Amino acid sequence: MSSPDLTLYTDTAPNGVKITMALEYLGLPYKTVTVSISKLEQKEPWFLEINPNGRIPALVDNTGGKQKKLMESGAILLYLADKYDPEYKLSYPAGSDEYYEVLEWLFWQVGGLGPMQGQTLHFLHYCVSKSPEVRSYGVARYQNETRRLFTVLESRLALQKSTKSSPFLVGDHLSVADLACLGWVLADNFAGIASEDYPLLNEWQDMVSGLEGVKKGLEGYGIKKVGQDPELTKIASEYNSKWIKIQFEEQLKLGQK
Ligand SMILES: N[C@@H](CCC(=O)N[C@@H](CS)C(=O)NCC(=O)O)C(=O)O
Repeated sequence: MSSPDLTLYTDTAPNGVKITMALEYLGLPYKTVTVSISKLEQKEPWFLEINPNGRIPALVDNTGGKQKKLMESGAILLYLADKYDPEYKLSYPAGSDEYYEVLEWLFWQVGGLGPMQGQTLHFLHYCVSKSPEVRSYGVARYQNETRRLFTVLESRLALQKSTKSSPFLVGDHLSVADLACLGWVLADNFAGIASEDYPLLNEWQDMVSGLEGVKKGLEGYGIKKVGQDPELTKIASEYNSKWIKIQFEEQLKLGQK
């Protein structure tokens, strides 16, 4: 088999680190191209050629001279597992119970936890509206839903512990399901959620973050520290608010066309 020729298009963000963690854990060589979200590079034509959805991450695999472009973090994780994880370091054999459980938690994360927590961050830190009612309604709606989803994760870890003596979301070892959730769970404090309210999840985030490969994949992803420090939270809020406001206004214009 020819050696992997992978290029990851990403920025420092919860959906991007999923892929660096997976690549590092699998020990795969890869190149990184930074797509600066704050400069709105994810909306530039060259990047839309790679990911028509205009969001990070995206992966291009040129292995063996045949090109495959991928968007959506969940699809990228499954692709890496299918193509580059013959020893099931981050996955389980197709058709096994655990294989389908990984799919369940992966879809749960990309369809639920990510979008809901993303909206929590939006209303908490980046709300463009000047109306306090708009902001507090948004925070209440999305933060409560994110807390509910954290409770679902906490219960899953309790079940795994009692039935399988496993500290992982699926089966007896780390999987792409854990990696999909980790970047978001590390942003708990930044979303105004206390880690201590979810003791198993709290232990899980420390344990998974410390695993070799995962640790390397998380380098530069400082969201935990940011969420724990009010001054850093303020800086991150102000920084992101700028590009989010520009994007919001551009979307309004497009909507009016
Ligand atoms: N469902 C997508 C979501 C990707 C996503 O929202 N990425 C964020 C960074 S975490 C992004 O690119 N934001 C820039 C924007 O909203 O324009 C996935 O899982 O890949």
